[in-house]
Amino acid sequence: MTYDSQTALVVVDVQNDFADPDGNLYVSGGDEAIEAINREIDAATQAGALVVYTQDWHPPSTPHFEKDGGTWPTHCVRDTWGAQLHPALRVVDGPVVRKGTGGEDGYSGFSVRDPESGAEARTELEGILHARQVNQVVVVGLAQDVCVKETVLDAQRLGFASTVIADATRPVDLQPGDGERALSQMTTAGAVVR
Ligand code: VGL
Ligand code: ZN
Repeated sequence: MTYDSQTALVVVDVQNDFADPDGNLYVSGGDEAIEAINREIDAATQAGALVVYTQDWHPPSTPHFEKDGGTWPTHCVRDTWGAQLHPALRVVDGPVVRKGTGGEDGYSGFSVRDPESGAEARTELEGILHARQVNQVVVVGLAQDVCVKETVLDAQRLGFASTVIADATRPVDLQPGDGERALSQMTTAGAVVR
Protein backbone atom coordinates (compact mmCIF):
# COMPACT_ATOMS: atom_id res chain seq x y z
CA MET A 1 0.00 0.00 0.00
CA THR A 2 0.98 3.62 -0.45
CA TYR A 3 0.37 5.71 2.61
CA ASP A 4 -0.08 9.41 3.17
CA SER A 5 -0.87 11.59 6.16
CA GLN A 6 -4.63 11.05 5.74
CA THR A 7 -4.27 7.28 5.80
CA ALA A 8 -3.86 5.25 8.98
CA LEU A 9 -2.73 1.66 9.36
CA VAL A 10 -4.81 -0.24 11.91
CA VAL A 11 -3.00 -3.31 13.26
CA VAL A 12 -5.64 -5.54 14.79
CA ASP A 13 -4.94 -7.85 17.73
CA VAL A 14 -1.49 -9.22 16.88
CA GLN A 15 -1.35 -10.68 20.38
CA ASN A 16 0.24 -13.88 21.66
CA ASP A 17 -3.06 -15.69 22.19
CA PHE A 18 -3.90 -15.27 18.48
CA ALA A 19 -0.45 -15.19 16.85
CA ASP A 20 1.62 -17.66 18.85
CA PRO A 21 1.10 -21.41 18.31
CA ASP A 22 1.00 -21.76 22.11
CA GLY A 23 -1.69 -19.08 22.40
CA ASN A 24 -5.14 -19.98 23.75
CA LEU A 25 -6.92 -18.97 20.54
CA TYR A 26 -4.15 -19.49 18.00
CA VAL A 27 -5.23 -18.44 14.53
CA SER A 28 -3.57 -20.87 12.13
CA GLY A 29 -0.72 -19.10 10.31
CA GLY A 30 -1.09 -16.01 12.49
CA ASP A 31 2.65 -15.99 13.19
CA GLU A 32 3.37 -16.24 9.45
CA ALA A 33 1.29 -13.13 8.74
CA ILE A 34 3.54 -10.98 10.93
CA GLU A 35 6.15 -10.48 8.18
CA ALA A 36 3.53 -8.99 5.85
CA ILE A 37 2.12 -6.94 8.74
CA ASN A 38 5.56 -5.53 9.56
CA ARG A 39 6.03 -4.59 5.91
CA GLU A 40 2.88 -2.44 6.13
CA ILE A 41 4.06 -0.90 9.40
CA ASP A 42 7.36 0.05 7.75
CA ALA A 43 5.64 1.52 4.69
CA ALA A 44 3.22 3.53 6.84
CA THR A 45 6.00 4.77 9.12
CA GLN A 46 8.18 5.83 6.19
CA ALA A 47 5.28 7.86 4.78
CA GLY A 48 4.63 9.49 8.15
CA ALA A 49 1.23 7.80 8.42
CA LEU A 50 -0.39 7.00 11.74
CA VAL A 51 -0.09 3.40 12.98
CA VAL A 52 -2.73 2.33 15.52
CA TYR A 53 -2.58 -0.98 17.37
CA THR A 54 -5.63 -2.66 18.86
CA GLN A 55 -5.61 -5.17 21.68
CA ASP A 56 -8.37 -7.51 22.75
CA TRP A 57 -8.26 -6.88 26.52
CA HIS A 58 -10.66 -9.00 28.54
CA PRO A 59 -11.30 -9.37 32.26
CA PRO A 60 -10.65 -12.91 33.60
CA SER A 61 -14.37 -13.63 33.56
CA THR A 62 -16.72 -12.41 30.81
CA PRO A 63 -19.72 -13.76 28.87
CA HIS A 64 -17.37 -13.53 25.87
CA PHE A 65 -15.71 -16.73 27.17
CA GLU A 66 -16.98 -20.29 26.78
CA LYS A 67 -16.50 -21.02 30.48
CA ASP A 68 -18.90 -18.17 31.27
CA GLY A 69 -21.52 -19.10 28.66
CA GLY A 70 -19.98 -17.45 25.61
CA THR A 71 -18.30 -18.48 22.40
CA TRP A 72 -14.55 -18.42 22.84
CA PRO A 73 -11.87 -20.16 24.84
CA THR A 74 -10.36 -17.86 27.43
CA HIS A 75 -7.99 -15.45 25.63
CA CYS A 76 -6.32 -12.05 25.90
CA VAL A 77 -6.98 -11.68 29.61
CA ARG A 78 -5.69 -8.22 30.54
CA ASP A 79 -2.10 -8.04 31.79
CA THR A 80 -1.28 -11.63 30.85
CA TRP A 81 1.22 -13.03 28.33
CA GLY A 82 -1.60 -13.92 25.96
CA ALA A 83 -2.76 -10.30 25.77
CA GLN A 84 0.70 -8.90 24.97
CA LEU A 85 1.58 -7.92 21.43
CA HIS A 86 3.54 -10.71 19.73
CA PRO A 87 7.31 -10.15 20.13
CA ALA A 88 7.90 -10.36 16.35
CA LEU A 89 5.50 -7.49 15.68
CA ARG A 90 7.17 -4.18 14.90
CA VAL A 91 5.89 -1.66 17.41
CA VAL A 92 6.28 1.99 16.43
CA ASP A 93 5.02 5.08 18.17
CA GLY A 94 1.24 5.25 17.95
CA PRO A 95 -1.96 4.89 19.93
CA VAL A 96 -3.01 1.54 21.38
CA VAL A 97 -6.75 0.96 21.54
CA ARG A 98 -7.96 -1.70 23.97
CA LYS A 99 -11.37 -3.25 23.51
CA GLY A 100 -13.58 -5.53 25.55
CA THR A 101 -12.09 -4.10 28.73
CA GLY A 102 -15.43 -4.02 30.55
CA GLY A 103 -16.38 -7.59 29.67
CA GLU A 104 -18.03 -6.75 26.34
CA ASP A 105 -17.43 -8.51 23.03
CA GLY A 106 -14.84 -6.23 21.48
CA TYR A 107 -14.74 -7.45 17.92
CA SER A 108 -14.36 -4.15 16.12
CA GLY A 109 -11.60 -1.69 16.93
CA PHE A 110 -14.28 1.02 16.78
CA SER A 111 -17.01 -0.43 18.98
CA VAL A 112 -17.85 -2.99 21.63
CA ARG A 113 -21.10 -4.77 22.42
CA ASP A 114 -22.38 -6.25 25.65
CA PRO A 115 -23.21 -9.87 24.74
CA GLU A 116 -26.01 -10.01 27.34
CA SER A 117 -27.79 -6.64 27.02
CA GLY A 118 -26.75 -5.95 23.42
CA ALA A 119 -25.70 -2.43 24.46
CA GLU A 120 -23.09 -0.92 22.16
CA ALA A 121 -20.36 1.55 22.95
CA ARG A 122 -17.58 3.22 21.01
CA THR A 123 -13.87 2.96 21.62
CA GLU A 124 -11.63 6.00 21.16
CA LEU A 125 -10.50 4.89 17.67
CA GLU A 126 -12.84 7.06 15.58
CA GLY A 127 -11.88 10.17 17.58
CA ILE A 128 -8.17 9.40 17.20
CA LEU A 129 -8.55 9.14 13.42
CA HIS A 130 -10.68 12.27 13.09
CA ALA A 131 -8.26 14.28 15.23
CA ARG A 132 -5.55 13.42 12.68
CA GLN A 133 -7.74 14.19 9.65
CA VAL A 134 -7.56 10.55 8.61
CA ASN A 135 -10.17 9.55 6.03
CA GLN A 136 -8.72 6.25 4.88
CA VAL A 137 -7.67 3.13 6.79
CA VAL A 138 -5.64 0.07 5.93
CA VAL A 139 -6.44 -2.89 8.16
CA VAL A 140 -4.18 -5.86 8.89
CA GLY A 141 -3.94 -8.41 11.71
CA LEU A 142 -6.06 -11.09 13.34
CA ALA A 143 -8.45 -12.56 12.85
CA GLN A 144 -9.57 -11.98 9.26
CA ASP A 145 -13.09 -13.34 9.81
CA VAL A 146 -13.65 -11.83 13.28
CA CYS A 147 -11.95 -8.65 14.47
CA VAL A 148 -10.43 -7.57 11.14
CA LYS A 149 -13.80 -8.02 9.44
CA GLU A 150 -15.75 -6.13 12.11
CA THR A 151 -13.18 -3.33 12.14
CA VAL A 152 -13.38 -2.94 8.35
CA LEU A 153 -17.20 -3.05 8.33
CA ASP A 154 -17.34 -0.38 11.05
CA ALA A 155 -14.74 1.74 9.22
CA GLN A 156 -16.87 1.65 6.07
CA ARG A 157 -20.03 2.52 8.06
CA LEU A 158 -18.22 5.44 9.68
CA GLY A 159 -17.09 6.80 6.32
CA PHE A 160 -13.47 5.70 6.19
CA ALA A 161 -12.38 4.28 2.84
CA SER A 162 -10.95 0.92 3.85
CA THR A 163 -8.45 -1.51 2.43
CA VAL A 164 -7.64 -4.90 3.92
CA ILE A 165 -4.37 -6.61 3.00
CA ALA A 166 -5.43 -10.25 2.77
CA ASP A 167 -1.97 -11.81 3.21
CA ALA A 168 -1.43 -9.67 6.31
CA THR A 169 -4.41 -11.40 7.97
CA ARG A 170 -5.45 -15.01 8.74
CA PRO A 171 -8.91 -16.41 9.50
CA VAL A 172 -10.05 -18.48 12.50
CA ASP A 173 -12.27 -20.47 10.09
CA LEU A 174 -14.51 -21.76 12.89
CA GLN A 175 -16.63 -22.92 9.94
CA PRO A 176 -14.69 -23.78 6.79
CA GLY A 177 -14.86 -20.86 4.35
CA ASP A 178 -15.41 -18.16 7.00
CA GLY A 179 -12.29 -16.32 5.82
CA GLU A 180 -13.39 -16.25 2.19
CA ARG A 181 -16.90 -15.18 3.21
CA ALA A 182 -15.45 -12.39 5.36
CA LEU A 183 -13.42 -11.10 2.42
CA SER A 184 -16.48 -10.98 0.19
CA GLN A 185 -18.56 -9.31 2.94
CA MET A 186 -15.90 -6.62 3.25
CA THR A 187 -15.85 -6.16 -0.54
CA THR A 188 -19.65 -5.90 -0.62
CA ALA A 189 -19.45 -3.21 2.07
CA GLY A 190 -17.21 -1.18 -0.24
CA ALA A 191 -13.81 -2.07 1.17
CA VAL A 192 -10.90 -2.93 -1.10
CA VAL A 193 -9.34 -6.35 -0.57
CA ARG A 194 -5.74 -6.43 -1.68
C1 VGL B 1 -11.07 -12.14 18.22
C2 VGL B 1 -12.36 -13.94 18.79
C3 VGL B 1 -12.60 -13.41 20.03
C4 VGL B 1 -10.19 -11.47 17.20
C5 VGL B 1 -11.30 -11.59 19.46
O1 VGL B 1 -9.30 -10.68 17.57
O2 VGL B 1 -10.37 -11.73 15.99
N1 VGL B 1 -11.59 -13.32 17.89
N2 VGL B 1 -12.06 -12.23 20.35
ZN1 ZN C 1 -11.95 -11.59 22.42
